[in-house]
Amino acid sequence: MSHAPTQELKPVVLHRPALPAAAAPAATWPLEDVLALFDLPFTDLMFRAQQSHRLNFPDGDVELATLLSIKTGGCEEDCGYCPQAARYDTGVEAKKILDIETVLDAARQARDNGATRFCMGAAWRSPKQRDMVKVEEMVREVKALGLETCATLGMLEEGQANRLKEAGLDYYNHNLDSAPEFYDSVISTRAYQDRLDTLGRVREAGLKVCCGGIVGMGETRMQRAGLIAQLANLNPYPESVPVNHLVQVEGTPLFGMDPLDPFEFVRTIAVARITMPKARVRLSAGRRQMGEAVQAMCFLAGANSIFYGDKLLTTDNPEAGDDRMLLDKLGLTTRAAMLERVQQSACGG
Ligand code: SAM
Ligand code: DTB
Ligand code: SF4
Repeated sequence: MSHAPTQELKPVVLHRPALPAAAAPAATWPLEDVLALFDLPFTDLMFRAQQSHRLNFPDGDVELATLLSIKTGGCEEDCGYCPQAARYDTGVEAKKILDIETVLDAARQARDNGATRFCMGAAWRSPKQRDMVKVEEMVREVKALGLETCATLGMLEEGQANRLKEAGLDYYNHNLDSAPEFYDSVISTRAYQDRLDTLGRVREAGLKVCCGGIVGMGETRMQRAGLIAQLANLNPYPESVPVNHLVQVEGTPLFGMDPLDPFEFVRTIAVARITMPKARVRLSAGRRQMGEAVQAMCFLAGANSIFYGDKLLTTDNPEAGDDRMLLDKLGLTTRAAMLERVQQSACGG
């Protein structure tokens, strides 16, 4: 699919209060400026997000990332949204770490279905030494299948990030989850600073950072802006930004929360796109509850990645076939199709 050439995009004068110019990668985003974006009239915000998206992603493809829970349940942490925390009665059973063949079968299937990234998630506070050996083997073998690799294993000690990098890991996912001011009402077993420290170690090791958060946990708009400001002010900002909508799971403390206005979710995506213009912004958990029209608005707002496959970690995601139909309906192309086209034209085909 071809988009209008980016050079034809004219700067647009909005008759609104002055806003910061389009962000350069090193720019910092004061909270007031992020909040000013959230406060824009919806159509103005969407327009700015579209401008940023098309300038920075002229191909307009959507990345498909498949998740696999390599170690499910029984987690010692108390994250108030999470069905895998042992202390909440959610019906998620604690399982052992998967064996390598199970992981590779899932990765091959993901690749054959068109995913380009494979993300392995574990319900750990942090990985133990014996876990690291197994995860390193998974990373090496999944990478050898030609997939981009991502892992989310909790907090990393010094040295662990380096080992993952040496094994061939491309991305490490570790979310800030919320604004610092809201964080303590959701999680008490690890501090915001612990998360920032892990992100620092991930960067130091030369891994790419996948870092985002969850909205719909009862936070205010100011706190949603606070989350985005934290992410956008990481230097550099993350290469991948998963924006999760809370999936409410019975038994967790956040079950029964008043639902978030879907436009606020779309706004969060748009503000992430504007403030982190070159990041892959992933429309992450919560798509099943969202419906096609809200998802389409998220793509318009600049989302260009989704979790693809019938399951997230423990909860349901849309069926892969339904996702393919939705992308087709919207005329969106996938990263895999895009890369194939580039390869064919390089071979003169
Ligand atoms: N245990 C590791 C950790 O917490 O870093 C990795 C796995 S954890 C499940 C990864 C992320 O999933 C969390 O940081 C959170 O952002 C997201 N998540 C967990 N439960 C969720 C839910 N019910 N709805 C939306 N996102 C959720
Ligand atoms: C992320 O930001 N979202 C994914 C992934 N990173 C690991 C996890 C979503 C989990 C949703 C709840 C579940 O399925 O257990
Ligand atoms: Fe454990 Fe991660 Fe769930 Fe928190 S989000 S309870 S650390 S699996």
